[in-house]
Amino acid sequence: MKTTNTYVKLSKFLSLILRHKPETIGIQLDKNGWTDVQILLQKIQQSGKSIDLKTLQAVVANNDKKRFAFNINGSRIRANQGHSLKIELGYTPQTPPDILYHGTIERFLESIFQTGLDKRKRHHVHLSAEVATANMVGKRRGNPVILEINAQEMQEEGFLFYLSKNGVWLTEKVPVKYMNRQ
Ligand code: HQG
Repeated sequence: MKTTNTYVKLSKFLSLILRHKPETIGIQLDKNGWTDVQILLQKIQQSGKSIDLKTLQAVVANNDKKRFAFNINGSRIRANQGHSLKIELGYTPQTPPDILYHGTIERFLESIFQTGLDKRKRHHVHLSAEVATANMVGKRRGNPVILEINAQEMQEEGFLFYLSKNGVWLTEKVPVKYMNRQ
């Protein structure tokens, strides 16, 4: 029986492999971010970590943010969002809630209110429908500050929004005029 801590460690390792650096263990992702489950398991084992299919399934099922997904027959796996690698997730644009939230910290605000929210190293700016989620995202870095994003107005003015399979709202950029500090 693996402990929760082991699952969290494996989840972090999977994020590294499936979002950022598959070459660390010598695997490749296809253009949509998928990779073969058997090869993944084999390569992770070869890298010296203990993992089997059941453990991988438990990491995917119990992951706090549902970061990973299997395809329909379970032969392939990918991360639902958060990539720095250039891949095509294939999400279709959707109508967001009127207001979305972004959690950040005080130190970034001056720059954010100069240039808007940028996607930085990731594919998209990450936004959430719930203040509580934005709060947790901000907390990773320090005292959280919540920005309210006028998503309805952005959409009316032509910005596209995508909803990842695990409920994160994604968009290219948030210009300053659509943001308010809460
Ligand atoms: C900030 C985690 C200065 C932005 C979380 C953020 C989330 C700027 C940081 C997910 C800026 C980027 C994403 C600007 C943006 N000037 N700072 N112009 N524009 N920033 O980690 O949203 O565990 O790439 O405020 O829970 O913090 O990986 O984005 O602080 O859902 O699944 O630059 O990552 O999920 O940081 O977090 P990130 P994020 P996972």
